[in-house]
Amino acid sequence: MTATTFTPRVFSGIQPTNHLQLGNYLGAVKRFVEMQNNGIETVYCIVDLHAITTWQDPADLRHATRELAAGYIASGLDPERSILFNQSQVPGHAQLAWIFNCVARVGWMNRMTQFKDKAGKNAENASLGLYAYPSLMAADILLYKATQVPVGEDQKQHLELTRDIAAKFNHDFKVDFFPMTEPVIEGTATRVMSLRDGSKKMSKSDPSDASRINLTDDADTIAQKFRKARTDAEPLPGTIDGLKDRPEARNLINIYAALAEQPPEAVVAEFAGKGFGAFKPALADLAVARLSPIADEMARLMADPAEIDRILGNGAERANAIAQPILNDIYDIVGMIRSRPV
Ligand code: AQP
Repeated sequence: MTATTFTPRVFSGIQPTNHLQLGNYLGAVKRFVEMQNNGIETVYCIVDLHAITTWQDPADLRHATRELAAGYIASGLDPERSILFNQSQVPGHAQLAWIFNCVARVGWMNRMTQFKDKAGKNAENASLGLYAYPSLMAADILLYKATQVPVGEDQKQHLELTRDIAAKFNHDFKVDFFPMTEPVIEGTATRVMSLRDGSKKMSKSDPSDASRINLTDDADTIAQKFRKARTDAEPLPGTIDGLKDRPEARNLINIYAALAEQPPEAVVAEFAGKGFGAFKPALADLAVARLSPIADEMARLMADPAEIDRILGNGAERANAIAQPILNDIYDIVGMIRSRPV
């Protein structure tokens, strides 16, 4: 039997919780835009069904969904060239997630480190949705038979689970239906760390706002957050090796490199021997130069929420046109009768 060839297709998504932070931008959105420009079909989602795995105020959720759409577009995502939509407008995501809940094993879910991190000590009280989150994520990806998924490093385990689900489905139903999706985890900013703790990733939901740069922060706030970022007292080294046991310094160098689109080696060479007193203002200036135009454009787009909703609705129509025939095939494979006139 010859292996099926799958049409290349990129899918990824971000949760509309709080504000987009620098890690989301460098690890995800900026790379979504680069992939959009590579000539492959790109499908980008605002995963509002994932967001509600922890409590969201409905008005805040609507606002965060529109703000994330504005963030995507302001960063260069073109809703004509890419498909941009919010997940809940395409019902196939939730429908396929149920099927995958019946394919995935409880033991697989028990190994997911993100659930342990997010549920914390109070796992008994976490929502069932938070526990099943990776199954919905697999559905997001495989509903489009996506072959590539650009993500930050923290999502690697969920991508491995997606492949496990695809392989088990293919095996159980004796089909070669789902592709083995490849995670695309590339660049110098695959894991941007907190500005307050070099051992923790930067996150939208960290209780400390000083731990992250939000895309909505103004220039003064950005400069102040970098000035206060935790570092050691040593000057910057002359080589990358010199950053080995200095997680905070390494993080700031990697952020600079990603924003400047330079290899970290070049940044280290430029600032070798300099103290943070010189490096932090240069980093803040670079961040403001790169991020302020995005923040300004986001504010402009947010002034017209009806237009954002129109873009999302249009994207959902296009996404559904890809998803529905795939979902129909899945229902046929699984043995569901589809006799309702359409
Ligand atoms: N610190 C990071 N460095 C690099 N990439 C990151 N991503 C998140 N944080 C970093 C990438 O951003 C994409 C969207 O993430 P998400 O919103 O779906 O959930 P998350 O990974 O849990 O991101 P946050 O910011 O930590 O959100 P909250 O706090 O709401 O859970 C993913 O590709 C992720 O890898």
